[in-house]
Amino acid sequence: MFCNQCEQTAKGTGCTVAGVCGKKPDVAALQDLLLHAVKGLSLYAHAGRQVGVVDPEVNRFTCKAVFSTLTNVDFDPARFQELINQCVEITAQLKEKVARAGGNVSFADAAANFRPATDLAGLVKQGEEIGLVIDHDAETDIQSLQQIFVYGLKGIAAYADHAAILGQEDDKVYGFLHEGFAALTNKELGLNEWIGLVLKCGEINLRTMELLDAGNTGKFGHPVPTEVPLGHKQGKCILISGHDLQDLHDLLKQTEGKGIYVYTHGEMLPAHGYPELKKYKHFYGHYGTAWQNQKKEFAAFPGAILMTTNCIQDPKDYMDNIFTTGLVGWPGVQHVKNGDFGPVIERALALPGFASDEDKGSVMVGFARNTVMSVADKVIAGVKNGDIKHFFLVAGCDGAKPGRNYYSEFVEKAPKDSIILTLACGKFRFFDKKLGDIGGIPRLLDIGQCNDAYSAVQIAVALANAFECGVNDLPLSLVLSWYEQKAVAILLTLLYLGIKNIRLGPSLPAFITPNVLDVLVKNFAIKPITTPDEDLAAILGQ
Ligand code: FSO
Ligand code: SF4
Repeated sequence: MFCNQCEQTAKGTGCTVAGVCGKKPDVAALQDLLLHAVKGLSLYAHAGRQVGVVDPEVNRFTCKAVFSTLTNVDFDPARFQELINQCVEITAQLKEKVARAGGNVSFADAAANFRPATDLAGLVKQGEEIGLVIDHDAETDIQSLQQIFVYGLKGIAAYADHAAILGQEDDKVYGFLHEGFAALTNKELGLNEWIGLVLKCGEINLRTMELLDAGNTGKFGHPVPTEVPLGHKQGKCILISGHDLQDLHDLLKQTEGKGIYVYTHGEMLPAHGYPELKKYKHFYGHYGTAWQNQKKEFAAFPGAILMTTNCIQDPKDYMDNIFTTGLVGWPGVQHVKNGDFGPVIERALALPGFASDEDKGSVMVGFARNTVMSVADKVIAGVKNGDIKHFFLVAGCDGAKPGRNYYSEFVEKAPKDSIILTLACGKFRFFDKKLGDIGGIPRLLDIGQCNDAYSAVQIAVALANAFECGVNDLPLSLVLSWYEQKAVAILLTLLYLGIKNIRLGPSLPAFITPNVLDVLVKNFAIKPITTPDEDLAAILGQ
């Protein structure tokens, strides 16, 4: 196997024996094969669009298949076998439709003519032969750009799937996914064309995140500042993790009146701020921290656990208590259909629950764009009178590496006249720190999940408009941590928006060659994090 798509990749270069994430070589091969099949499907879907053939099933399937290959989503070989076979079936149907409409259906690329092996072992062998879904004959810098591109497409597919679940779709997004995967078969594209496609990925991701924002706020309302208890109540309990608010909503409805408290874990924390979710009395509090601590935290949870999206880890110590839904999978873990949470509830009722109440303090959530913009006058006045000197967006993913202490230290050391905006699971390094306020504005503002990066962009744009300057001229610095491919897509969006001087850590992606890094540094002044002291001094000009 060879996989280098996430930040924790082995030796900083690539996982070759098994994934540091727990991915086995057979699943790695099946994921490669699925993307190969998606490339084939995309060739026909892209050709179909030229002659007016747009197929909703193909669109939705593409997102689901690609999202399944993201880090920490699906570890179950059987599910990939199903997806690969489904992909080939859908491709054959689409090919016929496109041919009937007079579109091009003669492609020389192997992906367009892919025939899957009939058994799992055969599929694994095919996947091993194919490897990464890039052009292995291209020069290394082009391969590097293709990898950035594919990982960006994976992020888009994930956000598009989330948005579609909430009823928000735009064919521009699906069209780009198909155009993008089809482009990987084009050997004529040079460095500049690939750089263009990579930036286009950022543009399309922005639109995708806008759709997701509309989906979440349209269905569940705009988040409002909300205090979330970190302790628990005596009684039966369910812990829900991942990012899917629709699943949480369905779970809350189905557990109502059953004497079960629902707790959030990881990226679900910001859900407490949504009016249509917080109205449920049994939606009590937050339990635990970020995804990489789940083995310890889940093992100690006295109720049932539901994983709605990434990041899942090996659940061997609590196999009977954990359930997956949607695209998440782990061999041997009971998988329930979205919205069909009966088995989860049954398990929660059979487990002891918390024996007594415990107060562990609280945190505040709900500072998404609407809330922040509603106090824009105060914020602007604070900046003008010098009470607020700087804004830091300390955002992104968490992970197991010790280097991630940088982010907690950075927040602790940030001067008292600065405001920290945060989003995604990286916040668990500092989410419970009491940083005080500046003239009634909390110094630590939780914008939401990584899925809410659109909100952060909107806040930055609104501030720039208020001060009649560009985002790069604001007293705002972005200090980001990345882990998986949604973060790659967000980073590409920030580059597409022309945002400069981003500090990125804890380490730079393994799939970026020195030449490509050079382009990023020259055009966007992107820099690796150093130490909190050094970076703070450089940012604040001390
Ligand atoms: Fe974290 Fe995992 Fe939200 Fe990622 S839970 S690491 S970028 O999947 O999605 O921030
Ligand atoms: Fe390795 Fe990350 Fe790939 Fe898992 S997702 S195999 S840890 S590079």
